Amino acid sequence: MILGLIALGGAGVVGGKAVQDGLAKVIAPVELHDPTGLVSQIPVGDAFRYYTVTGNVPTKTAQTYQLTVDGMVGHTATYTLADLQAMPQTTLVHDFQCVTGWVVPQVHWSGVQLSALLDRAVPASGATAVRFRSFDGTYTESLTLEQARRADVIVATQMLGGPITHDHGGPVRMYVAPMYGYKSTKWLSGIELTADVQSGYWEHRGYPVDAFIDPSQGGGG
Ligand SMILES: Nc1nc2c(c(=O)[nH]1)N[C@H]1C(S)=C(S)[C@@H](COP(=O)(O)O)O[C@H]1N2
Ligand SMILES: [Mo]
Repeated sequence: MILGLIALGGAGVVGGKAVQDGLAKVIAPVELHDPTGLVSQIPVGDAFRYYTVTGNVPTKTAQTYQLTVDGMVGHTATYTLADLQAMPQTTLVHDFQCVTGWVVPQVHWSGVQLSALLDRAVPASGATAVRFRSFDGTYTESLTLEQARRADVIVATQMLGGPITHDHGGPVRMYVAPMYGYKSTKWLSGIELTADVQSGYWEHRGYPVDAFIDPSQGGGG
């Protein structure tokens, strides 16, 4: 695995940006399990790292997957994968950037705008934030309701031109385009409207709650 990574990283350097862009897609399916932290020392350039904070995440299929929207809402709802796929789809193409430094350029994502699910849920007047739960049983993240309503925040069902693989958080994960990768909760199981922003998994461990990659977009949010 490690030799393969070095070879691919080298090809990216030799081939220049066009090849690297292609490589992002080629490399992405490679599963980088990195309990040691050593993988991040290897100059793979634009590869996704495979991240999980838990050991064994259950596998969910189109038949077993469910997304719950609840909390401070007028209408609690449950969506299957087919329900999400039947809604209007939004495609986004952006660099994917982890706060630890790795970037995957111009990744294609598609799915349902979170704002559409929020509209259906009818948030209560006291709700100011959205909390994401993962079926890994541990990971959580939050956005303000204003951030959550941005057009470039989607409940993603597609990534890199196909279904989202299990290791990338499939079948459904968040994609919060303007923010660092840790906001994009993998293995999404719940969207909960809350009275206040609640710190997420990494935020309890020191990451900033405001995760805008470009600070000028943040407006202090
Ligand atoms: N459930 C869950 N979601 C998660 C994470 C995680 O460990 N568990 N890691 C986050 C971080 S820090 C990043 S950079 C991206 C990585 O996505 P990837 O594993 O598809 O590369 O997922 C984010 N979402
Ligand atoms: Mo990350």
